[in-house]
Amino acid sequence: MHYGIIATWEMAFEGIKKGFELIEKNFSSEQALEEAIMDVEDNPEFSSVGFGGLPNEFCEVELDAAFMNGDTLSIGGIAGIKNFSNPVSIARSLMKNRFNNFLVAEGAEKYADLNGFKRKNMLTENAMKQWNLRREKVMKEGLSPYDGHDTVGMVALDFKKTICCATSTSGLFMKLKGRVGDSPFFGSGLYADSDIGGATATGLGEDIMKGSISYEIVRNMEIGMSPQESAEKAVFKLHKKLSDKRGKAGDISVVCMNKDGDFGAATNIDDFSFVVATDKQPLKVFKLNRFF
Ligand code: SD4
Repeated sequence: MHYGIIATWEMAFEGIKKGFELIEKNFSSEQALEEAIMDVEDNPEFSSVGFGGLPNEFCEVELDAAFMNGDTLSIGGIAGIKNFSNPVSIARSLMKNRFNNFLVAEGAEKYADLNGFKRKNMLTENAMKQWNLRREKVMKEGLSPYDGHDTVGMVALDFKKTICCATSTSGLFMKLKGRVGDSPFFGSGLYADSDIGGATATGLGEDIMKGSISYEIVRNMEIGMSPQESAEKAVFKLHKKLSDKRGKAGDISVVCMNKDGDFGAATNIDDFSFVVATDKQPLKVFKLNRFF
């Protein structure tokens, strides 16, 4: 019996530790993922997810999150939500609906209010300071406003062989109000099918969406590739396609796990990190560079 959990970025270390302990205690991958991602969302030190997330052009923290259960292919997603502490929990809750699985902005907030989720001001002093500094630089030095993107995405496999995945992000720093990246989009930011495996992505949403990369990775695994090969093939293919057609490719990093608890990761940048714990791989942070 194999089981495990994997996440994008080192910031997920404590979350993955908690999530893995839950899976070992026979909790579901859904519960483990929610707890693990909440741990990242609640930490004000992480400037790209949840509390402390970097704000949009108007200094508002707009958050995106999604959840997918690979047994039933249930999906739940929210985008552009403000003033709620744990977007991942709201996304998970939306999975139980037959319809209305994906809500945005005021609609998502209304749903969260009606379903008992806690309101919280998600803008920290530090995030506001960063925003002011960046705005000054953008105006004085002509820097691109976009910066700081480290979405947390996770895939987990439990004792019942259920694979789930989830994401949570504040998106791109200084994004336009209403801008949504890949993270809450099924197929792009995440995808899970318990018969095969799950995958999740982080990086420049505008480019990740051009390749529906999480779905691509799961399909690669379906036709017999290992998770590592699936991840590398998908990142290389999208990177090349974007470079050929558009002259350049944005940041693309992915992690994945198959139904046997084997995992893979790939990136086209030089400092991607991920965290994994499985019955075969003790809890560990891996640092990864572009492989091609
Ligand atoms: C987005 N993909 O909103 C997210 C940002 C991100 O690592 O993942 N950063 O485009």
